[in-house]
Amino acid sequence: MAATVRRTSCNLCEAICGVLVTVEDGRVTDVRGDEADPLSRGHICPKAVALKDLQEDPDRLTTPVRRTRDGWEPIGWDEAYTLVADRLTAIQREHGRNAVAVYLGNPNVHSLGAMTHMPTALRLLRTRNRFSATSVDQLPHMLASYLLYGHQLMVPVADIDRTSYLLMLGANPLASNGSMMTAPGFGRRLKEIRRRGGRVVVIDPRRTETAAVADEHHFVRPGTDAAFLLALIHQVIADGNARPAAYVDGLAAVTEAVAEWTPERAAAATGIPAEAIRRIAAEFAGADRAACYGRVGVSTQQFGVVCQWAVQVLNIITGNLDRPGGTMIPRPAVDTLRGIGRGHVGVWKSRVRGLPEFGGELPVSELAEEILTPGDGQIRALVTVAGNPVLSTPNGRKLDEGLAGLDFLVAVDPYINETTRHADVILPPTPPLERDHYDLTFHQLAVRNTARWNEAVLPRPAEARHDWEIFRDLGLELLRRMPRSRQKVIAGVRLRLSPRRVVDLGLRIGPYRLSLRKLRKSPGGIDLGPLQPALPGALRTPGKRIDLAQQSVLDDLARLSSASVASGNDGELLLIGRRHLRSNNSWMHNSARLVKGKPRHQLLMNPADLAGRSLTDGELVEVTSAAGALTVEVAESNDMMPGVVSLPHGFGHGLPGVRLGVAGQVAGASVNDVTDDAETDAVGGTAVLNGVPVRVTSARGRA
Ligand SMILES: Nc1nc2c(c(=O)[nH]1)N[C@H]1C(S)=C(S)[C@@H](COP(=O)(O)OP(=O)(O)OC[C@H]3O[C@@H](n4cnc5c(=O)[nH]c(N)nc54)[C@H](O)[C@@H]3O)O[C@H]1N2
Ligand SMILES: Nc1nc2c(c(=O)[nH]1)N[C@H]1C(S)=C(S)[C@@H](COP(=O)(O)OP(=O)(O)OC[C@H]3O[C@@H](n4cnc5c(=O)[nH]c(N)nc54)[C@H](O)[C@@H]3O)O[C@H]1N2
Ligand code: SF4
Ligand SMILES: [Mo]
Repeated sequence: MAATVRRTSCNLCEAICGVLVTVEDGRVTDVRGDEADPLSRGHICPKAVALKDLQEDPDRLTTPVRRTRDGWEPIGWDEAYTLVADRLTAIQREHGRNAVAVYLGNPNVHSLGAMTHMPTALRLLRTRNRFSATSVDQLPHMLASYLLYGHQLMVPVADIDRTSYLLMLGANPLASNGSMMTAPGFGRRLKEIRRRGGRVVVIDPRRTETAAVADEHHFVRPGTDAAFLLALIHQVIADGNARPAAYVDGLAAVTEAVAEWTPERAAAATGIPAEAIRRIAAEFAGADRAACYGRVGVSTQQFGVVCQWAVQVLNIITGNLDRPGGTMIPRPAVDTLRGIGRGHVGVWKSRVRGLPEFGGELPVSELAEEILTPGDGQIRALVTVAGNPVLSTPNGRKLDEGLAGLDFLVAVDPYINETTRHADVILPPTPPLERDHYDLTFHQLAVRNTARWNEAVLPRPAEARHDWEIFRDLGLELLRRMPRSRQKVIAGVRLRLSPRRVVDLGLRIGPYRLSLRKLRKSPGGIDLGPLQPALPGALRTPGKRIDLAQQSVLDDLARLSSASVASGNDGELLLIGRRHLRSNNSWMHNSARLVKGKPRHQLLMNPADLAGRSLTDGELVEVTSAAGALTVEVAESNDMMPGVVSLPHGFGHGLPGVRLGVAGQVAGASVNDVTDDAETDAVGGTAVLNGVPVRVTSARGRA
């Protein structure tokens, strides 16, 4: 049979690269970058080949399975939906609505069908115990956007293709391919900044792959970036360089709040020299187009919200918000902001710790205790969708214990992994190449306005179901058990609309008045041009004004002011995370081609810290924290800031019952066995995953 080349995109990460997939005899024989894609311009990374591996993975489930006394047995879809709906309904009837909880993992935002159908189906459960990967990730970005711009997803992105000064904190796009900023070929775009005579500055406790291609890199003591950012704001104001737009309020309050954050004070906290802070402030304010961007390293830390607020304030007061080369609000062909609510804070609080919800979700750091703490409202059943919280949320061991004791767990997931091994029923959706895709999430965060519809590359086997079909059918099954109501009718209509219809409608009412038919005529995607100024008109705040003086954030500055610097105390080290190009959170280690080569799971440590503990490169060490302990190999690295160690998340696949043939052989421990579920950001409840105090000792002589 002849080979055919199909155009699609890779949706494994936020870069949404256009790819060309060659299919022969129903099998993928080649995956390469699509030069014609107006956003990715041919870029791909090693993970693109994993699209084929996911397709062909013998461990991937294709039909529902049910737990039995001695393993798993396949069951039919209808039987599975009935079973799940019966159990969830019964548990809610007996113990109340909140007894059923939901955890939504990262790949949901990469799946069209999950985006269109999952929220409607799961809203039928009407539980307040909703959790997701947001609170181990981008919650501070969303909260800062909600507070400043009036919508949780109105996140300005750095206009990287036109900027002349990019200041990056806690981001390593050369490994991650960029996040909360869709910019495929990030490395190439960084080079272009420098070729234009611009400057790239990186702040990171590790000299990363990104730092290596920047003009300037500074180590920063983990968890202290807020002090650095406040000092930049302080200095910009002191230099008379603060010139916010006419629709911005609150500069006086900010000036007062940052008064104490002199460069000297910030230098003492962060380890970045005061003269460098002064110079960066002057260069940033003086550049004709500058953008500051902070990502996961400054979100999932003690002062994540202060950091993300400060990043915005810096961009705003230097006049860089909403100007080409500064930070801008994308305008996608389907208006995502319209589909997702603007957000809310503290409408309800968690039962045990009393933390406020944000956008309808509670911090996932609380999930384990909400399961394990007896009493009214205790969680007894859980629905997980595309998530592996045992490996990806703090104190995963405690959660693991909680999951083992649930009355019922249903997972929508293609794998039996560390989390889903506890499931009673697993409902596996089709893999990426078998489904249609339009990116509802990442065009909203992209550095250029483009649109692209992808037809499924391969047909779905008769017995398989798309994620939207799973949520449609499960949703309808739940509806059958509910009393008649208007909401019920609306939900039924929504569930029956196909994703195609939803996208077509969204395109038609969107800002470019496109349609699915028009998009399908350009299978490589269409270019809608560079980002355009949109403020203050696009603001969703009252009076379309930005108020910098957000009380919840200003209140947290007092905590920052009195925060002690933990590192160095009695030989403690500060633990941070990292990512690698050939890995993806916890779930892509089952591709032999992706995980081959040198190991990537070790604890990186500066040679001086090794020597100080009489440790040698390669030996097994024990890492202990307030929350737990783990054992892993240590690797010497001159790229680590002294006093800081780095361990990637998503490893540690050796747990019993996991059915991941290749990943099971991948060495490494789960960093979230030592991160602490008790430590959350005071403003938003995000987990503190970076800057965790740990002790590292030799594991010699221990089994
Ligand atoms: N210590 C530490 N912890 C971290 C981080 C860190 O930097 N440090 N990073 C955090 C971040 S940013 C994130 S986003 C989270 C990720 O945390 P999670 O979202 O909980 O975990 P993933 O590893 O992304 O798990 C993805 C799951 O989805 C399944 N899956 C894959 N594709 C699909 C699909 O199309 N449909 C369905 N239904 N399932 C699918 C996989 O089999 C897997 O079980 O981890 C967080 N945890
Ligand atoms: N290959 C690959 N790509 C991915 C993923 C993956 O697992 N693998 N995951 C995807 C997901 S879910 C996300 S959210 C994105 C994340 O995208 P990025 O934010 O770019 O993620 P990281 O590569 O972890 O970079 C975080 C950086 O923060 C640094 N850091 C840690 N603590 C601190 C601190 O206190 N201060 C400062 N300034 N820096 C600190 C770390 O050293 C690290 O270099 O990546 C996405 N892309
Ligand atoms: S950067 Fe890699 S994983 Fe991300 S979309 Fe592109 S090819 Fe896929
Ligand atoms: Mo993430």
